[in-house]
Amino acid sequence: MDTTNRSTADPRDDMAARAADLLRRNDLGGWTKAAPALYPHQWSWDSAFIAIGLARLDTRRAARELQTLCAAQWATGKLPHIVFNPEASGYFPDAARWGCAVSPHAPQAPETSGLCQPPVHAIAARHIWEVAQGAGEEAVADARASLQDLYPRLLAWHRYLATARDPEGSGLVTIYHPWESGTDNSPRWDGAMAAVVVGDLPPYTRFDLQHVADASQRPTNEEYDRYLWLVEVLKGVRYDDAEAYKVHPFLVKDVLFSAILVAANEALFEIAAVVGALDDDRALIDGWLDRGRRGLADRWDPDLGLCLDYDVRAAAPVRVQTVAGFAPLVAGHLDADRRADLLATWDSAAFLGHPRLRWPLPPSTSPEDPGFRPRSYWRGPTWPFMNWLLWWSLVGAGEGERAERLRRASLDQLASGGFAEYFEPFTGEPLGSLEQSWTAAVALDWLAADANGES
Ligand code: 9WN
Repeated sequence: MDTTNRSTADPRDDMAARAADLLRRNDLGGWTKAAPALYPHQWSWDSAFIAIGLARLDTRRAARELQTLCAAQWATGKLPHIVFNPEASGYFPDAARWGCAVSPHAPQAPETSGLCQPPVHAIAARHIWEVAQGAGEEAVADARASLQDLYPRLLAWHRYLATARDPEGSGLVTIYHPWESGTDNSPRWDGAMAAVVVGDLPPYTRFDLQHVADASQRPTNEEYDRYLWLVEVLKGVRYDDAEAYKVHPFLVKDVLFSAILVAANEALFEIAAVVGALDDDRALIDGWLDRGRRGLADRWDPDLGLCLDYDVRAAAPVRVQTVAGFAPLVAGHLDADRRADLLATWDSAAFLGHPRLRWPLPPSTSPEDPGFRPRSYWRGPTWPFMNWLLWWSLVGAGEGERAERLRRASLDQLASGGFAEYFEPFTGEPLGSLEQSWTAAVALDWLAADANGES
């Protein structure tokens, strides 16, 4: 980072200390709550990003974050999207509403949700291993032991996604709920959700609205009814994947989820070498990699210059312009044409070239998309952890300059607005939870990558 011309009051000066402090405050032992009040439990992909940041503080603690999550793995291999903290209340739907005991595959303890989230975990595990290399012999030995422990869990997780969630063998993962994408109310899901007919929904109270200043930043009540109805349908089939495939009203091939799985399979392939896994495992992972890349290539839309989700129920691609469309960048190994097309979209007025952006950071939904709403959650705001994923992908693609611009703009955003969950893209206003763990975690990684000359 260029430190010339910076005043002594520059909030970046103590950013690493503030980020570490936030993670300490949200730390409940072997795991970190996603946010102090709004999200008082362990969330799956939050944990992976949190582990990436924690690795810069303590590689053992970082590995433990993943191990705690994996202790809640279902017998199918699924890593649940929420692991409930029995001490916390005030989040809905709670463990009772999920009722996962209806499934013979759910763990008896701890209690979990019945969904999953994008598989960033193997990427985090490899990152911990890499950071440990510079942290002394003991850290390396501990990291190796953690990988030995995590590897079979991660393999089972990826196997679940490649089979139960892709019975077609398309290379693309099917999600059952917008919450599985992690981009809950993105316009990506509007078409498929409009076709969901809400049945006899047991009454409920939303707690999320008590923790944000303005309800319009969160999904609407109509969206929540549909979210809750999908939970009832899945509970009705005892969270059985084969049954869900027959009756569930929301089945979508999620390209961002699928691209993260490709990148995670690359990481798992390397972890397999570290732990001395069987050749058969490595051949299996290699097969998943091929299939995933082909699946993403099939979903390319040349007009929008983005990769599009596919609605299985409607048998149609989802034509919206969101940050998920950069999925091939996340999956990596782009050919020259696809790279040029994607970067043209990246630089265009649809994304980073939009003239009204406060910082050149990708809005979750393009301001040119009819579904764009600058203050509403995944309909426009920019999300720091997503920007980390894209930065990491750009570094991997050898796009060093674009990556560095993204990192610097992100640090400026966090210096101005703190470790917020998401930001209004035009004004830069911090929104949602203001002490979001994964935001602090990615700040730590960005700062450390700079100090080590990694970016
Ligand atoms: C539902 C915890 C999670 C993130 C998701 C984000 C949001 C939950 C919610 O918060 O989702 O899982 O209640 O809105 O969309 O990506 O993992 O930070």
